Amino acid sequence: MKTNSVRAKLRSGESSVGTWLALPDPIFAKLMSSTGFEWLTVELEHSHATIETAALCFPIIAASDCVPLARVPYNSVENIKRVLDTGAWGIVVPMVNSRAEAEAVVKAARYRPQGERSVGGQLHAANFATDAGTYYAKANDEILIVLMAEHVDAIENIDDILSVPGIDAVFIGPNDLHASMGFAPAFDSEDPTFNAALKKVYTSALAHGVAPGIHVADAAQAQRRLDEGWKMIAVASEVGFMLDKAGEITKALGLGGDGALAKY
Ligand code: 3PY
Ligand code: MG
Repeated sequence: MKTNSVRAKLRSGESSVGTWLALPDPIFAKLMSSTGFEWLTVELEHSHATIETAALCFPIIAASDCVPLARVPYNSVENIKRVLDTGAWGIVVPMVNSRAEAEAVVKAARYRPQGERSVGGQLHAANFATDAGTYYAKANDEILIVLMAEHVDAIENIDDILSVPGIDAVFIGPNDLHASMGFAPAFDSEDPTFNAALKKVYTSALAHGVAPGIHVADAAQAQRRLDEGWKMIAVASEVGFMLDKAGEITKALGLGGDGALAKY
């Protein structure tokens, strides 16, 4: 069975950098798999991706020595089960704001005895290049569980959330976090409340042996977060890169437009 290199790195205290796939297309998955990012998160929360397109992307990413993750649309048993059973190597779960919600994620994503994940499917084992029996025996050691902290309630409850056994990483959604504080969405800001929240999550993550992560807009922000000790960094998305470059070119040529659409 293949090893989930991103989970292994995060567990040994190393950092890992990836990006988001917001365009549901296996060809983009193939092309982005060879850009050097260590993992690609197939976006099912804010995109028009379906479980079918996601299931086509996971094996392509896995076969390219990259790690396929999926951001589920919402924290539910069916969402988590379907992306894992169709071959994602890990889940990113948005808006986990309480201990009960964190426990529900672990219950849905880990087989017994750690959880109650339902047993079935073929693509999960195929994507780890193994047989079903081996997958069922070893999946709990390979599946990466990432909870998003992106609401003031999550910040309030962060120690309760991160002390739930079985969580690998906590990932800040800076846009939603700003929004929940009543500010304009942004990847970063000088706001003291936002920065205090990041510090609280980072400290709690280290105390509970969970890797702290955050979504950033560009390479400079990624480097700054790595220097600060954040371990799981997502840089924008493939569509963000495309729009950025298009905006740069049209601006330089005086054609209007500035690529100001969202970066993930
Ligand atoms: C946010 O910034 O809210 C996100 O969800 C980024 O992944
Ligand atoms: Mg968000």
